[in-house]
Amino acid sequence: ANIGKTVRLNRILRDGKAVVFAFDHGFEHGPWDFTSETIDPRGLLKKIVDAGVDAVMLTPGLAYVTRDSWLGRTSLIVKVTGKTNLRPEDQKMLQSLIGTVEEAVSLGADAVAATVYWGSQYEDVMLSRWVSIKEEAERYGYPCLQLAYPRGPSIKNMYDVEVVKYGVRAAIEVGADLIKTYYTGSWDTFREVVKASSGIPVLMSGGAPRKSFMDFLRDVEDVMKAGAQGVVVGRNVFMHENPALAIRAVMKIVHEGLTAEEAFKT
Ligand code: FBP
Repeated sequence: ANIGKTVRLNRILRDGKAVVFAFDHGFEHGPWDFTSETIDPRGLLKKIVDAGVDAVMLTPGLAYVTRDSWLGRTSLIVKVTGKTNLRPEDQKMLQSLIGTVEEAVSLGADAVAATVYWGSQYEDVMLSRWVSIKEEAERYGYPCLQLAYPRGPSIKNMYDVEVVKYGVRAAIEVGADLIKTYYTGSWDTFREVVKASSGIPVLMSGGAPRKSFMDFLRDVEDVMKAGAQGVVVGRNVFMHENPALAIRAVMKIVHEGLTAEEAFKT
C-alpha cells in the first residue's frame, strides 16, 4: 500500500469529505472572470482559507505567488494541466502540461490534479500524460485528482448521466484517487455516478454560477445526498458578493449535513 498517498488524501478529506476551492480560472478562462479587486488573487484566497476551506486547487505559478495566503493553513492541490482560452478553437479540447509532479512536491502540495477530456480528439495525448503524471505521483506518494470531463465531438450533452458515468468509470480504470466531475442535475442520477466510482471519492465540479446562490446550495445538498464526498467550487463562490460567507455555507452542507436552507440562514 502507498502510505504517503493515504496520509495526504486524509489531509484533504479530513472527515471523509472535502470542500476544495478551485482558482485556476485566470489560466483556463482569462481575466474576465475577475473584478479589478480579484484579479490579484491573494486577498480573496486568504479570505477563503480563513473561512476554513479544506484545500485549494491552483496552478504551480499561482500557488507560488499566493503562498502567503495558504501556506501552512490549508491543503494545496497543484493542477499540472491546463489550456488557455486564447488558443485556436480546434485546440481547446486539449489540456497541455503546465507543471510537473516534482514542482507540486517542492511547493508542499498534498495532491496533484490533471484534466482528461474523455471523448476529445486528443484523448490519447491526455491519457499518455495522465499515465506519466500518475507514475511520478505514485513514486512520491501523491494522490492524483482527475478532472474527468466528458467533452468532444461525439458528446452531445456532457451532463448526461450515462456520459458522466462513463467518464467516472474511465477515471477509476486509469487509477484516479479522487474524481471531480460534472453535476448531472438531480440527486438520483448523481447517485448512479457515485456508484460507478466504486468507492473512489467523487467531488462535484461547481460549474457556471447558478441563477441564485441558493440554487447552487441545493445542488450541493443533492450531491451529498447522492453519496458524493464533496465539491470543488470556484465561480459560484468567488463571484458571490461575500465569498467567505458563501464557502462557509457550502462547508456546512458538506461537513455538518445541513440542508441548503439551514446553511443559507446560519
Ligand atoms: P467552477 O466551480 O468555477 O466551475 O470551477 C471548476 C473548474 O473546473 C475550474 O477548475 C476550471 O478553471 C473551470 O471549472 C473550467 O471551466 P470550463 O468548464 O469552462 O472549461
